[in-house]
Amino acid sequence: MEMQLWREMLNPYELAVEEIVVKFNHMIKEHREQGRYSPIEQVTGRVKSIPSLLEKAKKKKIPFDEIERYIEDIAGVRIICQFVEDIETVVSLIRNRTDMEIKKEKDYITNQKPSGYRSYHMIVYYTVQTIQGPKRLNVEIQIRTLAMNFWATIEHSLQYKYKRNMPEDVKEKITNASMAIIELDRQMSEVRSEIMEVQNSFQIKANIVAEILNNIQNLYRVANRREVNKIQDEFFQIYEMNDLDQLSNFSQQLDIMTEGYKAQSIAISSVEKNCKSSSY
Ligand code: 0O2
Repeated sequence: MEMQLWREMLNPYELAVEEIVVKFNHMIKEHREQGRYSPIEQVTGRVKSIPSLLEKAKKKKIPFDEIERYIEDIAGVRIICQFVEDIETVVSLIRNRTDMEIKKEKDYITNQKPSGYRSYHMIVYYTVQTIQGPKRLNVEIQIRTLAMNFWATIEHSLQYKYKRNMPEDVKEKITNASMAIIELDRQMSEVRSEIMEVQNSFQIKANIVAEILNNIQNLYRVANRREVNKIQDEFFQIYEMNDLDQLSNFSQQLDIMTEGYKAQSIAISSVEKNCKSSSY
């Protein structure tokens, strides 16, 4: 196949990866803005490179014109979670989406690969809009913990270095490391609820502070500067107390005050407008 044709073939896959990454990043944002723990920590995506596609096609004896049909990970999205339990949550979030249809799922967490590889794979059908019309394609979504990702990244590099001839001592080390990763994930799960609590309250506090700062900034436009400086000092004092309830009360009061000032300034500007138009 000519280079230009490869590019054309890969174009919709690039679009699919970009769109899906945006959507999952938005999910993270939605969780955080609502002060909720996000089961997704990070999202990345890639389109398989042409050499890597050729290599996979050769290995699996797939003719070039059948690549799109038989290679299901031309478009790949990787979702990284903090805890093993989050993987299940992400899987059900994906199952419930209407823009992705599940083609197959591969659970390499319950059924770890002989290499030691662990991850949850979902092959989904996803439709992109191209200038030739809609195109439905396969996208592979890999869902794994930070620890699983760490292991898979190192092991992938070793596979690349040694091809199929990984020395026994390296194999043994990587197998031992995979067991250590299982133990690490297990121990992290034991402190999950504590970590989630801390992260949640941190996120809630960050959201309240952002709202307060936004209101203070708006007040500078409509209220007396000295008054706003006083409010700002009060905010700093409450912030120092590290008490979420006080901070939340302060934010609510500030909301009411900002609304009041806004209404006042709208009233003043409409009076001014009326005066100007009557003087013509
Ligand atoms: P790359 O370079 O990451 O793209 P199959 O279902 O077996 O017919 P396939 O596509 O081999 O077809 O499926 P599988 O086994 O689910 O693997 C898909 C991808 O998962 C791989 O893509 C890897 O990214 C990852 N993976 C699978 N097994 C391993 C493993 O043992 N170690 C590591 N590090 N990653 C693995 P590619 O195309 O092999 O590679």
